Amino acid sequence: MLQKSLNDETRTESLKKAVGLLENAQSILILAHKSPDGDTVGSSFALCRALLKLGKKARVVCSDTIPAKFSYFTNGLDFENSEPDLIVASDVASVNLLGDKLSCYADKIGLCIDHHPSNSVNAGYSFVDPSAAATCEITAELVYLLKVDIDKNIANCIYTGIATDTGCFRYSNTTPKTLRTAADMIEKGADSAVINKKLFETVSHERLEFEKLALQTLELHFDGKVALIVLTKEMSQKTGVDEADTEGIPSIPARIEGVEAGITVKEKDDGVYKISLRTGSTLNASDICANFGGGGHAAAAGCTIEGTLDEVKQKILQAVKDELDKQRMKGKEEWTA
Ligand SMILES: [Mn+2]
Repeated sequence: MLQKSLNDETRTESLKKAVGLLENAQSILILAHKSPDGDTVGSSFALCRALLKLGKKARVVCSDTIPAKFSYFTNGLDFENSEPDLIVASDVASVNLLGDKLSCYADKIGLCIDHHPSNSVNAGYSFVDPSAAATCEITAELVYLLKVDIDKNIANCIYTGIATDTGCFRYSNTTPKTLRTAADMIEKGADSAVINKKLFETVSHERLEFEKLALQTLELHFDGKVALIVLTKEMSQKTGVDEADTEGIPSIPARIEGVEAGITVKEKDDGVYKISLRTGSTLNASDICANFGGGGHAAAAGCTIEGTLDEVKQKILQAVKDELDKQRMKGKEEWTA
């Protein structure tokens, strides 16, 4: 059951139900999504650490290697292999995002904790709250309800997820509650300045070279309302950039003055491209990506399109233009009404 819009009462009840499932389990396996980001890994490890503190067995698994920059999540953690009696998916919007290694768990998920409005995971129980800026914001509530004493490690995990999903508290998903949760984590010892410096103020040489190549592909369309960049496999090979080190690139085309949609077209395989779309307040990125079977949030979404690079570019540009035209017509109607 999805909880799409929740009033306070049903929300609390629903959260308590999720907590009940965690309390009743003795051995919990937590699944993070592939291409792991700070939120999926942060929320998974925060929950894992909280459950361990309650004397339960818990561990985190991910199809891909967890990026080195998040090594502090696993500080002092020792996993014990045990047969889980509850499998939890954390920040996983669809079972496709589990990746090859974890796809065997797709129909065994007992609890799904997420904030993606497009969540399609068929779990025993789902708590999905799109008003949460990050899954970590929900994880914090779970940990409060589990009555676990939040230590520095848990605080660092939760702080990281919130900071990464809000672009360090800059995106429109940042609410007073988001800031209060982050503030509480700092109070509990989160190394906010160190984490911010590491995640938002540091780039590797490879990343910088990769960005330089990406910027050379920049195109502006529709009176400068749409910006598009292309990332190819060749660029990765040339610069030696790590996949995990390319996070945040899709925000580059979106930050140009006057741009309402920033598109990043990334080559995956021959004839397969991953699109990342970032939009301002006038366009809904998730709706546009849904045309191609994708989804995400209103301001940040993704999809996969097949074809030659030119065909793929044309398809996504056309979909964005259709949406821009629709918005313009709406504006005109409101103007004349
Ligand atoms: Mn997230």
